[in-house]
Amino acid sequence: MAEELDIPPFMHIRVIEARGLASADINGLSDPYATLQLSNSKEIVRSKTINETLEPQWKFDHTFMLPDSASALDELDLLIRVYDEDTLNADDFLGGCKFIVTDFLRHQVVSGWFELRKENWKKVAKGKIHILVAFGDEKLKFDQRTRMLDGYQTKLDFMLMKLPNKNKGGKKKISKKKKPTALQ
Ligand SMILES: [Ca+2]
Ligand SMILES: [Ca+2]
Repeated sequence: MAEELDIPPFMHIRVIEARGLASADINGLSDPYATLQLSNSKEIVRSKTINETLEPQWKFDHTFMLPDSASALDELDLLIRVYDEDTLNADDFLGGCKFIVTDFLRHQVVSGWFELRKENWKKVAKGKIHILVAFGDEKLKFDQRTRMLDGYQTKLDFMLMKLPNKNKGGKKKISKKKKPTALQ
């Protein structure tokens, strides 16, 4: 049940990189940047643009404050979108991912590659994005935690590659016993 869950105040996202992105410029490349948004907010944060590549390395970190009510958290999605920056025209959307935040929370730390999807989130777009998500009580611990967690990445990758495709309908209940304990 959702009441069993300890809700940490902060969710840290690192958008590490992407590969295999669509080319959206006449030179056969793109100028990719990534944006992050929580579904309960209009605020959008964005990475820097990496020019002329289909394999951007952003290493972009952002911390979100989470709602402190379990019901608000149940409804919360994280939206990641990747665009090609253009100067003369509107930027081209290359693909995005939509994640249910409570799925992340169940695992405490998430690291993996995820397929980008088209605007309705259903059809697969070109490319994958590599992200890391961790939770914490303080804003400043992300880098420490990231280093500490690098060794767990392979195991987590396997577990988490399935995340974007599940939860199409119906809400998941959070169960405390599903939390991994090794990362505490
Ligand atoms: Ca373009
Ligand atoms: Ca461009």
